[in-house]
Amino acid sequence: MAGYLRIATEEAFAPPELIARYRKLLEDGYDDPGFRSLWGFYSGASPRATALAERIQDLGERRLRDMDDTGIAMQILSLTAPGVQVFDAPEATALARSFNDQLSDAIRKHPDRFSGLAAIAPQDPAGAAKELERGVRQLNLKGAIVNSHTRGEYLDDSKFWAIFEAAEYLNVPVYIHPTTPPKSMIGPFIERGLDGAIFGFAVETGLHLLRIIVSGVFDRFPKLRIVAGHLGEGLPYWLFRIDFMHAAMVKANRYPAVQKLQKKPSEYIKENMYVTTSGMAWEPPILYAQSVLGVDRVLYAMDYPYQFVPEEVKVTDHLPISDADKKKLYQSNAEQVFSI
Ligand code: 1DF
Ligand code: MN
Repeated sequence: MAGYLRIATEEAFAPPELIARYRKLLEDGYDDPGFRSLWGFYSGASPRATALAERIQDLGERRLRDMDDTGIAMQILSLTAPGVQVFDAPEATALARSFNDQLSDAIRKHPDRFSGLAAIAPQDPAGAAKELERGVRQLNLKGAIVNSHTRGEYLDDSKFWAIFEAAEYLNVPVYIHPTTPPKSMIGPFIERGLDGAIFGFAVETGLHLLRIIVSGVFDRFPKLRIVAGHLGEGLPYWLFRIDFMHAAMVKANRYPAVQKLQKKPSEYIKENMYVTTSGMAWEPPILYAQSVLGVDRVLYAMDYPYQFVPEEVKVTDHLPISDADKKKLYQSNAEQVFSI
């Protein structure tokens, strides 16, 4: 026995209904080049897309078999990117409810193998807050998933703050998962095929996280906890420079929108954020993230089924860290952050 359970914290599912609605958006000419790039590919017929389509729609035996084969005790499931954030508000809100119900049914069937996060529609912030509350209180979901920007808008806009208020009040985290950059920024990425998980996701989501930090969201909601995948979408590497430049900009009063915060930007990253290892099964940056954020702040994730590579689990198993720290990484941090 390994001495720990492997809890994977960024694991995607997509009901057939979601994929059908994505296809419809594509057919109707939905004007978001990032969405078209991502779901144009994954709704296609390539070997990667067809293998993914089978796995991502399953919330039963197929998925459990893959988990058994790779030693994953539990998946924390979330609706795949971009979730319901591409639909008009009423449709998005109704779909979020339905998909959360489906997720909670699967969790009720396999409570020791599945847990999950609530999909929400930030297009309707009050409705999103309500759905998060329903998800947590009635469906036993463990937080919210937001797939970065919503039609080009970011959660630091105070019109979305009902969502943060609800998450803080309910004491659940918000997982800010990537999506492709919005139309206004995707041009130079897509020209070279860099809009997706290879790099564009991290640029877009890192930007989103930083916008939340410098806008003062954590001063307003000091107990708010945000989880980011992909080892923090690059931010841990930047802590020194972000702190230095932020202080310099505040001192010079260079931008009206950049005002003094109660803490340094890096302190919010260390005290209000958690990062997961999704897609980053590589020893140097995992150890680095643990060293700058602390071993209590880094959680394991596989990013199933997008990055279902059994050998990657061995990388995490063989990290040169103590057994106690490995248990935190794989199990206890997730139990604590997601109240499992
Ligand atoms: C991909 C990667 C797609 C991740 C995802 O959701 C996703 C991909 C659409 O490889 O295209 O969640 N990921 O988190 O790295
Ligand atoms: Mn993912």
